[in-house]
Amino acid sequence: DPYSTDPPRHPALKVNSLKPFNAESPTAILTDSYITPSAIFFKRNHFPVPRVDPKTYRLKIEGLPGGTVSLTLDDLKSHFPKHTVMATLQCAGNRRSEMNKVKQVKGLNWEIAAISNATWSGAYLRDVLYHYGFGPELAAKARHVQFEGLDLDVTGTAYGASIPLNKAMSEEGDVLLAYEMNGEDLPADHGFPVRVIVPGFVGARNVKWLGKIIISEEESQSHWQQNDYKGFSPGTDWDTVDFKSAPAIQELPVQSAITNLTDGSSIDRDMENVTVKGYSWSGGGREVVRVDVSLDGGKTWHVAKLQNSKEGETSAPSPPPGQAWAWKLWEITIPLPEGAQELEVVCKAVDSSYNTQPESVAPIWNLRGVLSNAWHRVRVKVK
Ligand code: MTE
Ligand code: MO
Repeated sequence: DPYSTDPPRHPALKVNSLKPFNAESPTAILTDSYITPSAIFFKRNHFPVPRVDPKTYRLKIEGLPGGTVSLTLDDLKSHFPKHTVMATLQCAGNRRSEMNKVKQVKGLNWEIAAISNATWSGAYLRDVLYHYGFGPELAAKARHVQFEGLDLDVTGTAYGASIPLNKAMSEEGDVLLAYEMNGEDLPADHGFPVRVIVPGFVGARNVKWLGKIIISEEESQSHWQQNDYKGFSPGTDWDTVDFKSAPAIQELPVQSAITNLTDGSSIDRDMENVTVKGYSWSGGGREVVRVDVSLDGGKTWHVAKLQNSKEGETSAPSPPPGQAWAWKLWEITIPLPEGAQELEVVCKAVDSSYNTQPESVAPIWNLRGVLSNAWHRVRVKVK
C-alpha cells in the first residue's frame, strides 16, 4: 500500500477521501480561531505523502543563467532572510457540493471548509532567484515559474503547477519558499520540508514537497495546469469542453460562508436574537470590505462585524492595497423576526474592488465544480 507511510491525522477532520487523503476542517470550529491550527487545516493530496529526509533534501532550480542550482534545506534557512506571511489557502473546489445539487460535476464533494488560514515562514522566492543570478535578460524572456512536487502518480509524473513570473518576482507578491507553518516545521501533510506559498492564488499552485523550480517561457505542462482547475460556461459539457480555450485559475473570486448554522437545524423560538458567524476572503490580495447577512433569503440585509486579527487582539490595520492575503472572520447578532417559522440565512461578501458573490449557483455551474462562490444559504427552522 503506497499510502502506508502517510502521517496520522486529527480525528475531527471531515474526511472526503482516504487514499489519497482529502479532508476539510470541522465546520463548527473552523472559525473559532483566526489562525487555523495545523492539525485541523484542510488537507488536499493527490497522491501518497512523500516522506522526505531533510538531510538529503535538495531543491533544484532550472532556467537560471548559470545553469541548474541545487540548494539544501540549510542553505534556504541560513542564506536568506526569514519572512512570515499570513495567508488563507482555498481549494478551487471549495463548496463544490452546492454545484452537485444543480447537476452532477466531477471532483471531491467539498462542502464549505476546503479553506483555512495560517502563518507561513520561509525565504521569499524572489530573494532566492535574484541571489542565483536572475536578471533583466531573463526577465525579458521568461514568463512563468513552474513548480514540481516530490509526490508522484503511478506513472512517475510529479504534481506540478506554475504561476506568472511577475507574481513570483513582485515585491508585493510575497511568494514564499515556506519551511514553517504556524511557527513550526511544516507538517508532512502540508509539504515538509518546503512548499511554495503563493498568497492570493488558488490552493493548487501552492505546491507542497517542492522538489524543483523551473523558470520558463511556457506554463507548466502538467495535467493540473492544462486540463484541470479551469472555469467553463454552464453550457459546456464533457463532450464539448476544450481545456485550451480557458486560462488556468490563479486568483480566486470573492467568497464567504456561514459556519455556525447548518441546513435543516433548528433554533429555539424563545431566543431574542440569532447570531450568525462565518468566514470571508477574496483572491489576488483584495481585501473583504463588507459582509452582508440576511435572515429572509435576501429581502432585508444587515452588515456583519469583521475580524482580521487573532482572538483577543484589537483589530489589525488594513494591509497595503492588493496584499490582503488572510481571510476575515465575521459575526452578527440579529433580533429574531417575530412569528418566523423558518429562516433562510444568507451571507455575501464584497471585496475592495466591489466584486461581490453571485446570487445563485446555476449560472456559475461548471463541469469541474470549481469557483463555487454563490451567496451561501442555510435554512433553519424556528421551533
Ligand atoms: N502540492 C503537491 N505536491 N501535491 C498536491 O497534491 N495539492 C494542491 C496544493 N499543492 C497538492 C499540492 C491543492 S489542489 C491544494 S488545494 C493545496 O495544495 C492544499 O494544501 P493543504 O493540503 O496544505 O491544505
Ligand atoms: Mo485544490
